Amino acid sequence: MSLIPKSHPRAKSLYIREKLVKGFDSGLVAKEGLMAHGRGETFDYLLGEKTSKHAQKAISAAAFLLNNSKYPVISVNGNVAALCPREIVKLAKTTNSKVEVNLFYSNEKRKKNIVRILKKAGAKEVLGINPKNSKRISGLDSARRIVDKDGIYKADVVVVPLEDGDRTIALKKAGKKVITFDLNPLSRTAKTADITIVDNVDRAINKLISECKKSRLRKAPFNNKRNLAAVVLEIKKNLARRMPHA
Ligand code: PTJ
Repeated sequence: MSLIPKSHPRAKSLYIREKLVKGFDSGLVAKEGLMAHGRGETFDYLLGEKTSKHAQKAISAAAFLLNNSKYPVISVNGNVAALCPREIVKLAKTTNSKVEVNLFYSNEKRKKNIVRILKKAGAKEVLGINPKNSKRISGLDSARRIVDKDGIYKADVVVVPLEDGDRTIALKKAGKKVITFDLNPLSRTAKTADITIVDNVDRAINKLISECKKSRLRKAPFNNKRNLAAVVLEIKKNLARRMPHA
């Protein structure tokens, strides 16, 4: 039961934090995932804890790319499994994407727990757990280099929420289009991906699902670097607005 009063000015952020703690206690989230979340919270605070118009623009571009891809795959790690398993399954169904568990801090037990939570959320198939299907993507030392031959290995578009920079670079080198959710507009992932949604995945994923459901999406011009620069400016404005007057 939540001890956070609804009237707390930042209740939503604290509810999201609770999901991570619960996810850690139930063996989904790595210890490091709690720290990664804290880093995200900082940026979320600076972004005003809302979806900016720049994030919305990236969401529209991502929906267009997903709806026009041949073999989209959604990569799931511990944090994402704790935050939004039902939404991951919904997004996969809406866009006809495969779902693959792929961890930075590899751990078989945690993988199994993540598969269980995704199946409970309605996933029919979860890739990334059959060693016979393992393939390596080159140029990568972390556990994330092992991918499923019917999943990320084969994908033309990969959705990688909360990704590490090295793998985004490796996925790009392997010729994939990369969509990410990353609250830090300055991270290597944010700068390397084709489309970076600088927003909390917990908040933005439903917006992406709604956008993907639109039957007639138009291709609008989208430049990721320019969009990231606009987000940084937005943070700068927010900082100036929040600064106490001496
Ligand atoms: O479950 P595993 O083993 O695959 O590990 C997952 C983590 C997230 C621990 C691992 O990938 C990691 O260490 O990630 P990083 O390098 O810390 O990057 C996480 C990025 O996601 C940072 O830039 C954070 O600002 C950002 N972030 C954190 N929480 C959120 C977020 N972005 C969007 N939504 C969030 N809720």
